[in-house]
Amino acid sequence: MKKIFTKHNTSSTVTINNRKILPDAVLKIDAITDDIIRIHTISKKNDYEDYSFAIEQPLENNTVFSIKENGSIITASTGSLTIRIKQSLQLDIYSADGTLICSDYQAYDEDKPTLSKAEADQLAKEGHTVDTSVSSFKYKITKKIIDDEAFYGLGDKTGFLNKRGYDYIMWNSDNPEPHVENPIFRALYKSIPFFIVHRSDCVYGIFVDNTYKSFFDFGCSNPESYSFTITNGELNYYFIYGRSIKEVINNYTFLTGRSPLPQIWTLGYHQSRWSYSSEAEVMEIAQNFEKYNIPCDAIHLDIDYMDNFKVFTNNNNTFPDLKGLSKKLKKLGIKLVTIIDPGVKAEDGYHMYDEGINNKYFAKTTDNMVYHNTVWPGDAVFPSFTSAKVRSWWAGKTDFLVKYGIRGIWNDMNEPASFNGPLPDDVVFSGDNRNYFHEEVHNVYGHLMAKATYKGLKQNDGKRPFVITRACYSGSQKYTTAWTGDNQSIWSHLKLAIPQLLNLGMSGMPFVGTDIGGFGSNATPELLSRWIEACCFSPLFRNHSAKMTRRQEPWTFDRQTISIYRKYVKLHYKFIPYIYDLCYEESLTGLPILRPLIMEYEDDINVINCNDEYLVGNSILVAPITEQGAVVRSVYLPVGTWIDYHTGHRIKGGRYILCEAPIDICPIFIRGGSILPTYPDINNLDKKSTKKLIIEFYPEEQFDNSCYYLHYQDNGIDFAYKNGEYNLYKFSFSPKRPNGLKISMVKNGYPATYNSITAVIK
Ligand code: MIG
Repeated sequence: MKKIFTKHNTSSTVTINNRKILPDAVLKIDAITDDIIRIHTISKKNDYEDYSFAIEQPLENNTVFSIKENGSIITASTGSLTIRIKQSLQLDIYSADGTLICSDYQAYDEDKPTLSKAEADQLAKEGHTVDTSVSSFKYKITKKIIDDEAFYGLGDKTGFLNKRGYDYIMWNSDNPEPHVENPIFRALYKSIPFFIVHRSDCVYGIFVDNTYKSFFDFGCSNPESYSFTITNGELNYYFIYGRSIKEVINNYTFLTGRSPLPQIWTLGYHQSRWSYSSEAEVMEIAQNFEKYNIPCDAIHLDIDYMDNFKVFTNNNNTFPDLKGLSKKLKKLGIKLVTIIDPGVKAEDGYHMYDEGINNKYFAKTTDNMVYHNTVWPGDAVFPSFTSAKVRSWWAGKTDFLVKYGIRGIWNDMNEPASFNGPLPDDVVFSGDNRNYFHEEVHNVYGHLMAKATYKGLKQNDGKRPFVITRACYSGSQKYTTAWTGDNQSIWSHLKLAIPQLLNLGMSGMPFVGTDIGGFGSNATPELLSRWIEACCFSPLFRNHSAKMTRRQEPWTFDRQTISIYRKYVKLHYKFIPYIYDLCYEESLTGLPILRPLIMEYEDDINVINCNDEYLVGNSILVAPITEQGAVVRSVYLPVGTWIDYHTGHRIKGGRYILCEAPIDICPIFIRGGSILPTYPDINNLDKKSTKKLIIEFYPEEQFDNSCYYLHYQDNGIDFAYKNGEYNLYKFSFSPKRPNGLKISMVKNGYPATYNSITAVIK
């Protein structure tokens, strides 16, 4: 018998050759850590280069497999996992205690197209959108759905927290249609091919690090299995184990990186509009925040501040003096953030175009002509962000904005989007060692643009870069924050915002937000009120709206709406020290700021599908109203004592309660035993306002055990903290002295400490 199943083993890699199943490739299984296993192919024909856009540090294989062979089955074990590799190349993965965690599934007929060509043509004639793109693929991995498994993650796809029963596409898309829960185009702006599988006896994650278009099906076409399908490139996925959802996220961000600490002001309130169209208008907006006593830290300038939408220019009629404007705003404590698109106007004499052409920085067609498409500036060309040289060039250009005092860059249209649909698959982007076709790098274009922008702000400004992006990939959290793109001022999008933000957080992106009030269509006073309430702890806290919609600044609404808006913006500012502490925790662990209840209460089956509540860290539970007209809602409180933030009532959890929520109330509950650092009433996050701290303590009904909390403080601006310039305070309360706050310093490296720290017992 001809031997078709051969293997070559080193201590941390099992290499398998099965010419029948993989005629042109070998399968490699690498032990990355005890909890992380990489499963990938290496094609024989291709000049294979093992690389990742998401994982940038070398993965040292310090972990060794212990390998056994039993007939045709190879067993490879790490300290926490055992992988049984069958001759069919199917894998069964067990935990150390022998639980079968994950098992490849023998697909039967699910690859048959559900529609015949004739049927598809007929449907298309009637005007239906028929998506047949999954019909050809390179690798498809199908795994068994075991018991009550729930699926989380995948970035900000539409739909619900738990993705079971749905299918999605990874292909960064600027789809102008309103995002609905289960669209025919199951893609949005971002591709984060990471998901978490959770069931009562175990949890794990899978990160499919392949940048081509890919498909994810969580029991949609077959309720017994889930699958991921890639259309080109190598099969390359990581099995990520953990003893909890938190450990899985921790392991995933060990691979793809964590968000560094932000400048503290970026956690404040941002006001945006497409577009504020003159310096006078911007000043008026800034003054209105003062007039209406609503805190604000940033105003965003959308595309009209540019000269004919040419990036890294300003319009000399409407914004002749950006530097002067940012100076004037600085006096009011407000910073400017400007939008930048990737498309460069094709116009001779325009420096970006000329330099890019001369240096061959733009994408090309297969016959070596510069590729053109239409975006905001009209005829435009696209930088090859795949090349380090091009990224450095772009990074250098950010100096134009930095020298005008611009404090953050908002990257848009970087899917890349065009006015003529997606770019053709074969547009060529040059890289450092080779060229890439668009189909390979489409999903990382926004990621690489963010990386260039981060580099630019870091080198030109020296502060912690503030970048916002619409499109991204796994690992973008190292460079940028993100917003969820063009939502609408409709109730279903307010509802959608919660699972979107939570799934982004579980996908390694902690610093995220939605356009508060909705981007497209007209916000009603009630919707705006409920939106500012629902998102009052959103790390990226920005109101933005589109041209042709009613104005959305709070003072363009009635008095009641203004006062609700003020109340929740102030609430956000009050808790910024807590949110910043969560940023610190995140920078070390990858754990998100906004968390689904399942992350903190994994054994509670009531929270598996909880779409309409969230936790901020582990201490604050928010249960917003997202229904038009509703003034009461049911709230699930997990086990423990919860303190109603508005009334101070102590409520026993582990049950549903009915909570009254008139228009100015967003139900918020504090977990008994929480200690929360807060600011007094402030109007922005300049240095002076962050000098006082008020510690709120919410004891349990029975205060029997001491409680403590670690609080992080640094200058909130630059990288001095990396040299140890930060403080870590330990705040504690003990039942012996129930009213006495004890403060100790765990780390004392930042000299400009608080002027006062006081305590309030709730
Ligand atoms: O084609 O710059 O998502 O936030 O206001 C529209 C104008 C382009 C899309 C962004 C939106 C922004 C708008 N942009």
